Amino acid sequence: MTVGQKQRVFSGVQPTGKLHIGNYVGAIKQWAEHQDSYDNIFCVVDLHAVTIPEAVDPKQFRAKTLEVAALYLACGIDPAKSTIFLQSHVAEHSQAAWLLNCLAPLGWLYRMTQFKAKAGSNESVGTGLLDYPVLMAADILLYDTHKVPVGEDQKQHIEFTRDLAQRVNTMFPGAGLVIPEPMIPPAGARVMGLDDPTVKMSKSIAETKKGHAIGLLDAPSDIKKAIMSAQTDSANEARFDHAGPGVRNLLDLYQVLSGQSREEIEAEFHGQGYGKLKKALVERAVAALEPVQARYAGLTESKDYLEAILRQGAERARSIAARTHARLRDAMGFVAP
Ligand code: ATP
Ligand code: LTN
Repeated sequence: MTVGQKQRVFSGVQPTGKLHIGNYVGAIKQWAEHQDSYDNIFCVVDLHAVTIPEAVDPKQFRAKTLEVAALYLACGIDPAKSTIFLQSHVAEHSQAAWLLNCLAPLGWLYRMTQFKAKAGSNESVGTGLLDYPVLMAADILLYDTHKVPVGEDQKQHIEFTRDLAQRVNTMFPGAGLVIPEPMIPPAGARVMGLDDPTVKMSKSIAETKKGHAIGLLDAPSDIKKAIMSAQTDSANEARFDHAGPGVRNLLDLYQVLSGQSREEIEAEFHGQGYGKLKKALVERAVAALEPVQARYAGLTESKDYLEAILRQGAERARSIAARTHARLRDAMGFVAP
């Protein structure tokens, strides 16, 4: 069910580390910008974060989870317009994931590139890592979601969710699952590592590598250091279609943060040496993150407020998820409780 005529949006971020500018421009920025047009549900996907249990330190995990929730608010998600909650607070996610597990072909899961990249040849990874897309499908399908705003790396998982929903609807027509669409931003959907532009900027890499990412809560001096030492090349091609991967990454980031057109950016920086582009990008990044950091600082002083938002969010989320879960159970022939 949606509010009025508005379509539903659902998305989430894992509390696996410090949020970076890729998470912001690829996902959270567009959540905030489209807030008025949709009925929005934003989740901190803490159950997904334990799919690599070696990386979980219970004390830090709790703090990181609340940090991500506070950053949603600091990035402009307004609890009056959007529901914000923690995935583990709504039991239907795990319950629906079990039902979907039984309906998801194993072969589809083996084909997921994120699983292959994260598992490598390690046979002792937890089953949850393989099963990750099924839990993600449960997240999305429980809310009869129309649109899923994510970065490009999640496209395959949304395809999986669509295929699974279609399969469930065919096997159990009463399920009536809504087939969701990905919503991928035209620019900033795949920000690359500043230290290595051949890999996607990622929270987990940033945990151990300084200079890999721009953290949303980084001090201006750290932002400057990371950008000024970003990998570039010896050519002097500050043009979108001719630049090497490092420079292209800086240009793309500049484009999203400045809102300028490619032509304007090329006119400003081509033939100028990369120093000028880097300095201008530092200014844009610091200016974009300043209000986020100011709001975040305010929120750390009102823990009760954040917890109340999450409690109310979970209540609303639960009321929607329970209905869809019941519909799926009923369609499959379970006896009603
Ligand atoms: P991890 O390293 O733990 O996998 P991550 O940095 O890849 O973390 P996620 O929690 O997997 O972040 O992703 C949260 C959201 O941010 C998703 O919508 C994802 O597509 C988006 N996202 C992640 N990294 C980038 C990136 N480098 N550029 C653009 N969007 C990104
Ligand atoms: N897999 C996503 C996080 C995620 C998600 C979701 C995103 C879990 N469930 C539902 C959108 C909708 C990631 O970013 N790594």
